[in-house]
Amino acid sequence: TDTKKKTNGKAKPVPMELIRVDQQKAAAETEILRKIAYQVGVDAESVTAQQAYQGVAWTVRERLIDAFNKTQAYWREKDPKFIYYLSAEFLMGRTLTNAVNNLGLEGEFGEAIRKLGYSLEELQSQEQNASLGNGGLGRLAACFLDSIATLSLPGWGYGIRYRYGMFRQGLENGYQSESPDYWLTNGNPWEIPRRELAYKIGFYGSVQQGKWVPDEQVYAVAYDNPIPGYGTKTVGNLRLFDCQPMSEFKLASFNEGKYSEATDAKRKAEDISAVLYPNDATEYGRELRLKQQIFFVSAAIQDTLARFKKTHKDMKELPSKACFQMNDTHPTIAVAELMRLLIDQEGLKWDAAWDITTKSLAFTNHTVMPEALEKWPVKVMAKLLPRHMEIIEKIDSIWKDSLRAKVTSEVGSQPKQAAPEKAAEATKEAAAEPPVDPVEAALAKYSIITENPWEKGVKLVNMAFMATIGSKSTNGVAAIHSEIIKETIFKDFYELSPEKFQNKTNGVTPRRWLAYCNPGLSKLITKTLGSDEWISKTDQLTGLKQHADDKAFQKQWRSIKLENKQRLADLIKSKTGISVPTNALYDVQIKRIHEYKRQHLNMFSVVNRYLEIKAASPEERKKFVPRVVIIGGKAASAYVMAKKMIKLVTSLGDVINNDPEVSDLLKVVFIPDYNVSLAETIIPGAEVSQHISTAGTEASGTSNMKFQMNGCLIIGTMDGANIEIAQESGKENMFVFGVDAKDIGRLREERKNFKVNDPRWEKVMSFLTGNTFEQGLFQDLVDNVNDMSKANDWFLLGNDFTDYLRAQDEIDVLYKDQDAWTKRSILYTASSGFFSSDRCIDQYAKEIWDVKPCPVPSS
Ligand code: T68
Repeated sequence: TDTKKKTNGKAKPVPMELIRVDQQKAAAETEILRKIAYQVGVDAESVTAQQAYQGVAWTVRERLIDAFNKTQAYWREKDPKFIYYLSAEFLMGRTLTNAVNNLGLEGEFGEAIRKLGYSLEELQSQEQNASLGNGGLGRLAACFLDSIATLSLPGWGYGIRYRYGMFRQGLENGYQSESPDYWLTNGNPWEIPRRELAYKIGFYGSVQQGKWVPDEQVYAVAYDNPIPGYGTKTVGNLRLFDCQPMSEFKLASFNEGKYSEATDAKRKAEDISAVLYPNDATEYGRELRLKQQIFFVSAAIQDTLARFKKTHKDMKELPSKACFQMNDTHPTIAVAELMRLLIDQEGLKWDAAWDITTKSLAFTNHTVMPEALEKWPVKVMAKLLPRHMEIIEKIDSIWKDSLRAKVTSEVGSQPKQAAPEKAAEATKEAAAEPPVDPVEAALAKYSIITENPWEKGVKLVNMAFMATIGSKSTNGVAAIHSEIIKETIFKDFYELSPEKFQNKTNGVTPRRWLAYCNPGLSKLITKTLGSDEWISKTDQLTGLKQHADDKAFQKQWRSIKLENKQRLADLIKSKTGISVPTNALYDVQIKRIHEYKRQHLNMFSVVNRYLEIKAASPEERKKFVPRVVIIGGKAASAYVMAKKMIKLVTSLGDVINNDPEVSDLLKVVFIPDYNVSLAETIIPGAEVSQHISTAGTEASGTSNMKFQMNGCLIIGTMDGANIEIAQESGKENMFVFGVDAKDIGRLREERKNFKVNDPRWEKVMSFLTGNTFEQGLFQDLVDNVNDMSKANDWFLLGNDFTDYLRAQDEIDVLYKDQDAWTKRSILYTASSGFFSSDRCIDQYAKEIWDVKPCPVPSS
């Protein structure tokens, strides 16, 4: 208390000798034993795997925090420009192995763990996955954090500390079941609670004298998650916010016997950071989701401004010190929130605030699916965030004013030739409705606030438009996707300011997705290239090319694959009870279940294969290449057709896996509860992987890159990053099939009258609607792609079916020549260097963020 008085409550420097606590000198082993004794509270003589994990994790945590503190202090001193990655999702998976390896502790800790009677892998399996994301978008954010730290870029992630992550998927009678993912049951050694760091977040209320007076307020409490870079002393940060009530407990209500009322506020607040929306495509428009968005975005910006203001007086310097990257539309309320904070709290004028905002924000788009581009009803926005709605209206009106002259001249130059019947209609309607100004009508396509096409009179805030208008750059996530957004959803904006649009082809971290998940291959690569530099300089992988024809090398490559297949077979056995032979070709499709990703097309080919095996004589059967088809992925809980697709996989598995005639020639496996750590075992064991979305629908895909790195061949459409993977690995080395993205519009029109001219298609359809399955079970699924009077095969399975089977046949042919197959596998890994997230982040840093490395010095 004495020191507190003297220093006015500010922290007083502590002598260095005290900081150098004994864990730095003591061997890891002693430290782990201390943790087991005093933190876990058990006798080290007989620890369970979970207790040993806790002891090790809490020890590694201290090493991590040492480096973290040094990094953050160094950055405070140097005051470099920061990147703040705003994302509603971070799919981190498990931390232990990654932390041990990135910190270079594997020797010291590996030994200590062995003395406890465990392996690092065993202890790692005790850790709960941090599944704070739905799929690709969330995992991308996690890979980006790894690369930001590895490149020593000053940068933090900002998001929500969901108490329940992505739901756990089970199977009940072959259907997906969902249960909550309470990932914090055993505590979380990887986070640092910052209870003193709490920001007020408001909701509802009204605007009085230009300022917002919210009706409801909560606290956003920070939790830091240190992110170790690889081969650097830099440890970055993921700051997640937990929502807490302003007051815990109403004693008065409690004393009156109103027990539930006493904790009402607490419950309501806690709801905000309770669950991740299990939703990867459809927008429910729930108020709670918008609450979550403003909650973490406001906290992140307040936090950044508070730090900025400690060393800077002039807000105009903000863009030279901070860049906020908005990961999809979920954080885009940042445009209005930064404006509000600058104007209402910092006292800036509109124009100055707008200048700062548009120079500090950048936006990434991850989809062209209209249903995933968020549009909030004006009514909801105005009720929950009245001041933001005002700001959005003003942004929209100023924006349209700036375009009015241009639009007026365009409209004026167009011949006015309303069709006679339309003109007549117009006069009839004129009595009821005010006349439409042609300039205003033409401006509508640029407007942030738009009319809901499905509900007359209902106005919506188009978040993607606001993001593009309010930021310095808009980027897509693969070359084709960045082109498509310029031609479709952002066409009019692209024409106005083409320089704002960029491409940043996604990447994945080679640490988690090759070096650590595939230690066998990783060792061989290091031995062959003479060093492990490839782990951060993936271009060096091209050095493997010269060994692709070397038979002895191929043999080693294959034997590693076989070990990885055995691990995958063991996993399948433990998760599903199904035994799969290791001499079969392992064929994998793991990703969210969605009609556009076409797991059902995969299943159609499985049915075809099954029918062909059944029709073959015992002699002919010997010619089939045995296959294990593995599917994993979750369906959004409200997505009925995706759930039916899971049922299709499990039902086919039941029939095929139990058919003695087919025996080991074909197995179909659905691995439930697909997540990051399962992917770490599945990907190294896969031999071919499927990326078969309808061309033009998958923005990028990132698992395709992970498979390529691990030397797994790809069957895919010319979609997303498949196109660039084909460029790097050679199109002839990929099993490419299907229609072209540029033809999709026309083909969808033609599909109505297009008959699939392939007898195998009919056979597959009849099999699925025949008496093998419960009457009518797959009728809707089949009708969707086959009955043009009911549906329109929107994802063009009918168009791609025949070509897909051709590509499948090519796979079998090549697999029979194991040397040729292995050669291709080596070439895939050798040409995967471009898809490192290090390359991707380096491009973001240079071309969008203008953030430079600020590495912590070695000593
Ligand atoms: C994915 N998007 C893209 N969205 O589908 C994928 N959406 O092609 C791309 O590789 C990846 O992003 C990274 O760029 C998603 O994963 C979602 O998960 C999502 C979640 C909520 C709402 C909308």
